Amino acid sequence: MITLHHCVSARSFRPLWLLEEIGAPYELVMHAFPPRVRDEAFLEINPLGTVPALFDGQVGMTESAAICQYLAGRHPEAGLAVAQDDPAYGDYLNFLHFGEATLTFPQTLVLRYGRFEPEERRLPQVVEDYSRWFLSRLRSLEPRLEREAFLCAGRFTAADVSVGYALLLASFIGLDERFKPAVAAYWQRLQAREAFQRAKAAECDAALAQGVPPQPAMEMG
Ligand SMILES: N[C@@H](CCC(=O)N[C@@H](CS)C(=O)NCC(=O)O)C(=O)O
Repeated sequence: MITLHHCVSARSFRPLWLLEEIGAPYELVMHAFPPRVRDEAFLEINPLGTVPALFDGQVGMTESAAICQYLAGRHPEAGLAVAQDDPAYGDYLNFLHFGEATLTFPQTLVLRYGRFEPEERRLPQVVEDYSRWFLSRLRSLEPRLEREAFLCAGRFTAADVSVGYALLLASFIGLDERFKPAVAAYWQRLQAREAFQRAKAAECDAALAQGVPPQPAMEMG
């Protein structure tokens, strides 16, 4: 059985959502955020102190986009991967990694210097600059989403989960109000998926059952 270590609405939401899309059984272990500080025993499991940490037999992984690629590739029957000989393979890998490397990175600076640091260390200029950076990077999605419902291969794939998480994070920091229409409509389509809604319910139920606050850290100040 797969074990996923998760904090509510953190990047570990990517593998959680993907597991729900696949329909694979998993055990969800919840941690208060940041686990590095709130749960020292977690450092024995993942010395980085970050989530996700996913274990599948002897396999241990800590990168959310790589985990999506791994799970989608290991469950071809779910139709969430794109094969190497498919013309859309390059687009698939590009968007899968774009979701984390290009879209999520600037948002972590917005969160850190806008919400997580103590008041005296907050940096409004960083918040504004990296908010704009994030929004300008969404431009590469717009022309495609004006023509297509999903990012590549003419169907929903793990790449949509990766980018979709970046849009979820943007909604927590209020950047969704600045989405262009095609991205806003795409974000609505992703949230309407039953597996997305099951993943949201699963993290809330598991948090309550395991005594972890069910609110996302970015909403707790
Ligand atoms: N590139 C990694 C980043 C993992 C990461 O930084 N996770 C955050 C949660 S969104 C975390 O655990 N932060 C806690 C900390 O840095 O102590 C991924 O995509 O999984």
